[in-house]
Amino acid sequence: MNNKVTLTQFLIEQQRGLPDASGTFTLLLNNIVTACKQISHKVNRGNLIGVLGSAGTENVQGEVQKKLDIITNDIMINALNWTGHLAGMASEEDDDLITIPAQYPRGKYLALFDPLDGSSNIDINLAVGTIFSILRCREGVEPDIEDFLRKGAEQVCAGFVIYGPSTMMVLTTGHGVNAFTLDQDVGEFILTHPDMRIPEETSEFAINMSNQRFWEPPVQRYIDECLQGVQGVREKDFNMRWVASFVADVYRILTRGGVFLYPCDLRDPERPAKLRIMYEANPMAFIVEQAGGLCSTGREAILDIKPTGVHQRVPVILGSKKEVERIIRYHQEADAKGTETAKGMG
Ligand code: AFP
Repeated sequence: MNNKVTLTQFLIEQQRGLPDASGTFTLLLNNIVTACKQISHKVNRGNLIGVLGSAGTENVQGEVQKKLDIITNDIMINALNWTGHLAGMASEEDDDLITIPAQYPRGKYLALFDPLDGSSNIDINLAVGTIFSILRCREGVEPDIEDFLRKGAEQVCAGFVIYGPSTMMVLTTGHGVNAFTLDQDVGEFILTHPDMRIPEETSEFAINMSNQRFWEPPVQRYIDECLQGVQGVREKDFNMRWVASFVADVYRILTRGGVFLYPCDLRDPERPAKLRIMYEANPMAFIVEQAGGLCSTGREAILDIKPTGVHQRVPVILGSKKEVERIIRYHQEADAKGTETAKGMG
């Protein structure tokens, strides 16, 4: 490992640049790293250790849980609840906030996570991941829901681990985005992708086309124009990708650009979007924007939304800056037209 920067070394060097840092945050991240290494091992062993398949239960979102959803959630909680660095946690798999057991000290951070994103892909051996977000918390108190419901712009750190052909961790603390590859032989994450930048323009989009009939007009317009290729207003051909695993789709955008849309969906007014703001959209928005991209619902910046619930869902449009700006403009034009029509009728 000569001359190779490990994630631990990277974090400690970052910490040295902050004269007031106590080291707590570095230790917390190290605990998350340990949990993700354990998850990587379980995912990699798969059916050899009998962890694939359904658990026969549902989570708070009414989604059928996989065995690995429950196993990975337990790994995250057990790796973090005793450390003294956290005041509380929230997970996609837990309806309620997760409290720190009474015997352990309380820390000054909150951790929110999706322990196994894309878990419907696990049985077909496609990439899955862990997404996490760290917020600062009032000290010396038992955190309540308001301590958690903070704008994405207030995140101290966000990251995700992708369990693919390689296990990789992508991380931001608000000073750019770096990615680390797990060297399985020595058990260390090594800095392999320093200062990731998303190209501003793209000719690749990612969306679940089977939902097309439920999209709003601005999204219909954008995708129509992409599909028209060189013959249309964009005057170029587009390529489409959809892994149905947020970590894999975002990682692709970080490495070669593109745009990802899980837009507002008109089929069910009770559930106008799919992705969860606090442990999916916010951490990914922080990472994407730190890499020079943009993230929006189409009408507002994801990072500026004040959440109303830990499991709140939000439309997500993210990726190459100029493309996301174009989609935002299409929303503005459609909304302005709607207002004009409403005025005309009034
Ligand atoms: P699962 O974790 O239930 O597989 O959901 C994955 C996810 O939240 C996200 O990772 C994908 O981008 C998105 O859902 C895929 O949704 P569709 O299955 O509707 O395409």
